[in-house]
Amino acid sequence: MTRYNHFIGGDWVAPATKTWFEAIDPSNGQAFAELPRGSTPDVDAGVLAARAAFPAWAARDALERGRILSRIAQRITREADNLTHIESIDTGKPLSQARADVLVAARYFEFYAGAVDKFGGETIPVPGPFLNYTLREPLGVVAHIIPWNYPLQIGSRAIAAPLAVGNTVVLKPAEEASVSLFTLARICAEEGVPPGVVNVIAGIGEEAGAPLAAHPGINHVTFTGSLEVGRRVAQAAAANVVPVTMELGGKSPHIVFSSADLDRAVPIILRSFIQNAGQTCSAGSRILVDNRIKRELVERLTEEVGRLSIGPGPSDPDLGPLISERQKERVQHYIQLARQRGATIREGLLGTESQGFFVAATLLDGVLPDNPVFHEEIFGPVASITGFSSESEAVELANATEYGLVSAVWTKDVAQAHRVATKVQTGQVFINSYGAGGGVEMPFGGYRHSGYGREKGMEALYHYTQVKNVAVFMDGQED
Ligand code: TXE
Repeated sequence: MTRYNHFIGGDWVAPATKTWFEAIDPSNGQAFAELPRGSTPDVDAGVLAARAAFPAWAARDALERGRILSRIAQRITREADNLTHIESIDTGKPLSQARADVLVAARYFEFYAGAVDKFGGETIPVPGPFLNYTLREPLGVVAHIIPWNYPLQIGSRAIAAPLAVGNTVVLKPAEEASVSLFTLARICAEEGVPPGVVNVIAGIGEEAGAPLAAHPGINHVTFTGSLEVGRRVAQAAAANVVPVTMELGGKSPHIVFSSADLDRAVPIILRSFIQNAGQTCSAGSRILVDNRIKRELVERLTEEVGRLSIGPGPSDPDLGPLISERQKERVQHYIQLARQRGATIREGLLGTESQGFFVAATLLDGVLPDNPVFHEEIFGPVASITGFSSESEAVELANATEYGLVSAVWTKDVAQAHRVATKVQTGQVFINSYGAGGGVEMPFGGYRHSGYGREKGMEALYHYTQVKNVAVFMDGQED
């Protein structure tokens, strides 16, 4: 069994507590690696290393930083088989989905490598004899606390975007899935990232995440995880007046109007709530459908759900296990709750998968807005179905939760598509689709309790820099 250490200042460093905890394979509940149990002294060392590395990294040419990121992208692609295997075992996700994650991870490095030497300030006209312009400066040490659902993807954007514009990074992966981040740290170092520019400190949330969020030596924190912990992270950062980007999940609706092309919609809707066993912040977990076509949509989805294969990630099924026993119990609790409140349950097959943390794909039909499953993030392969009878009712239902991350509008009526897109309160809206490529180029983040700030795309570079205005008084006389 491989034993990992933290990656601090370019070295593999044993945890100060000299204790490690087990990485669990969710398809069988067995330990397969040991992870360092980080605590305050490790976090202090990580932040110190990142602070020391910051001035030299920030001073490098953007072009040079971009070239290093570009080499990392190529290396991730070359090591794709290895990374795919690690990610599939550690998270339980089907092999082909793990491979897609690896390619998206490489794409983040590629995108920011190409973006950074085109990113800069602006000249702003002002009255009088002034030249007025802005500079975009890095923040310093950027902390990231990331979840277990897409470790490599989220870890890659957590490194690529801040590094591109001259910051250094301290990353705390989730205790449930950390292993691929150690490989990523090694790749970064081997492709030319100087010691201290990227630091990875593993551990339990309370023990390693909390001291990182509260550390006076960080200049920004990006948190992706639950609403409850997000609130605590924001409070800790506020004490040091440190800006925060929050990505806190969702309850994203598909709004399916009667003119929708169901041949296109059905497989895409299905994938949106079973991908990664539904453990996706942007999962399309609420299906709102015109009552006139509800029956047809439910029948077609039920048929698809019944055809799904389920099994350990490396066997590349449609559906892998959930990440942990705790998440499995949580999802089962919500299905039970929906049943008690009168929803009709349509389950897919579970097969003989009894060892790991498996839950069959499940449709909850006839869910009313007063049902908790309509509002709360379930984080499993589960979608609720609610009928509507007018466009205004559809919009009202779409906006009736505290979340606002993603939505999809399914219609052949162009005016309706744009009208509804302006009315739904979500950070991304897809028309007759759900996702567009890997999503690397598009700003991503939420309204309301889905968080604030934006990751991905050029937008992230604005978040990882601060703007300085320079006004030059041009007092010289013309000859
Ligand atoms: O998240 P946590 P959990 C949602 C989803 C899921 C629920 C619970 O609904 O069912 O949250 O998941 C670190 N200070 N999402 O409990 O605890 C922790 O170590 C600082 C949606 O796993 O929020 C991990 O690295 N950090 C989400 C990270 O926070 C702390 C993805 C996320 O863990 C901490 C994951 C503390 N006090 C869950 N406590 C999404 N937006 O995609 C924990 N952590």
